[in-house]
Amino acid sequence: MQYEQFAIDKKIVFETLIKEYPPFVILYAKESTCMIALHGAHVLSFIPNGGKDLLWLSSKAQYQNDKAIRGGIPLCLPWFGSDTSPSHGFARISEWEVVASGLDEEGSPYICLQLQSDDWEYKFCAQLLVKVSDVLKLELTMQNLDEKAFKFTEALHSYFNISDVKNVSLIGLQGRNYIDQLDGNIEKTQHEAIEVDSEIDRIYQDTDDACTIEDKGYNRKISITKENSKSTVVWNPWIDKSASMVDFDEGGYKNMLCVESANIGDEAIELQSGAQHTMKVTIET
Ligand code: TA6
Repeated sequence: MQYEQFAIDKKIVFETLIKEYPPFVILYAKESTCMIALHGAHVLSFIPNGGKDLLWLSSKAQYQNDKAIRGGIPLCLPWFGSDTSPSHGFARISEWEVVASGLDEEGSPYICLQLQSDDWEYKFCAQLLVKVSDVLKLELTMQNLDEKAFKFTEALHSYFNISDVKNVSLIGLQGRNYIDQLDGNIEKTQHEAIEVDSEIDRIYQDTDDACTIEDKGYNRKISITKENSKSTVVWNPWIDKSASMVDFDEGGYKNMLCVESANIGDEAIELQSGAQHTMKVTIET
C-alpha cells in the first residue's frame, strides 16, 4: 500500500524502520509528538514537548508480524482476554491500512487507520482515529458489515509511563465493583484510591469514570477520560509475571501501570447488522 499520499510535510511522516514490517507513522503537533505502528494500529508513544512520554514501551518489545508490541496502547479487538486465540484478539497483530489523514482547524494532525479482515466469523470494519495536540485522542469504531448481529469486546490496553509504581496512586474508581482476575474472578468493591504493591489484574465494571494517575516521582498527573466505555482494567504484572515475559524489560513493572478503557464481560457490545459503535479516550497531563 502506498502511504505517502497520506503524508504531510513535517506533520505526518511515514518511516519504514524495520525490514519486512509495516511502517511507522509519526504525528508532529505543535505541542507534542506521537508515534504509531501500522502493525496493530498501535500507538507507541505520546510525548508532550519538553516532557516525558506518557506511555511506557518495553525496550524488549518484539516487532514481528505475528506478535503484539509490548507497551504503548495495544488494541484488544474483537475480543478481550485469552480464552480465545490469539489472546486479546487479532486486531493488534494485523496490518492496518491508512484511510485518511490531515490537519484539523487548529493545525493538529490526525490519522485514521482501518482493518477489514476475514479472520473472524463476521464481516466487520474497524477504524482507529488518532488526533494529536496537547492531548492524545483515540476513537475506536467497530462497524457490523454482516447480515447477522454480533457481540464484541474491546480495550485500549494503555501502558502508562510512571516514575516508580510505589510513587503513584490511581484515582477515580473508588466505590466501583471489580472482578479480581487474581482471586477466582470474584467480585469486590474498591473503597480507596488504588496503590500497587503486588500483581494487580482487575476489571472494574459499570464505570464511565475518568481516572487520574497521580505520580509524585514525576510530579505529574495523567488523566484518562472516556466515552462509550463501561469497563476499566487495571493491571500491573509485578515481579514474577513480568519476569516470565521475554518482551518485558527487566524490572519494567516498576515503570508502568495499565489503565485500560474497555467494554468487557457483561459490558460487551452487541451490534445489529449495519450498526456501529465508537469508544473514545482522551489522554493528557
Ligand atoms: O489487561 C490485563 C491482561 O488481560 C492481563 O491478564 C495480562 O494477560 C495482560 O492483559 C497482558 O496480556 P498480553 O496478551 O498482552 O501479554
